[in-house]
Amino acid sequence: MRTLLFIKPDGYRRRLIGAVLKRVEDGGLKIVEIKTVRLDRARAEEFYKIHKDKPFFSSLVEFITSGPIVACLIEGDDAAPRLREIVGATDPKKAKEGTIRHLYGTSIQNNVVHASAPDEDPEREVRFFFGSQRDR
Ligand code: 3AN
Repeated sequence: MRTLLFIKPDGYRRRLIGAVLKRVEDGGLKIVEIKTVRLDRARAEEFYKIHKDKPFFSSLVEFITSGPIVACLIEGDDAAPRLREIVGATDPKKAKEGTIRHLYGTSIQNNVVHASAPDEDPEREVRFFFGSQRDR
């Protein structure tokens, strides 16, 4: 199956791209495609629309549009749940030792990476960044 990872602006600014991708590959997943993009406000609001009524929504959109992000198309058996294991819980303080967010996250918002939730249509998130083409 396919799923989406992106390195958020905090990870990009802190030069954590290599460290993050190494953990994904060492976790047995395949990085099929990578692209650096900057979301504008409209795209960010569309991507995070399920959170539009949450108190942190405007701050989240501000943060995610504050700099480049590195979107990665990830493949593997059970890729979405396995990637979430590698990434760890939303709050870095609660994330398991050795996970990306435990190692590098600095707050519940600035948690270095996004990984599609297995029950929230990872394929939609893959298409959001990579369309539906499969030319690899
Ligand atoms: P996850 O990314 O672990 O699936 P979600 O989908 O609940 O977490 O939240 C999306 C993003 O919104 C998180 N990655 C984080 O950056 C931000 N966020 C979530 N909860 C909070 C919160 N309580 N305060 C600030 N930002 C939050």
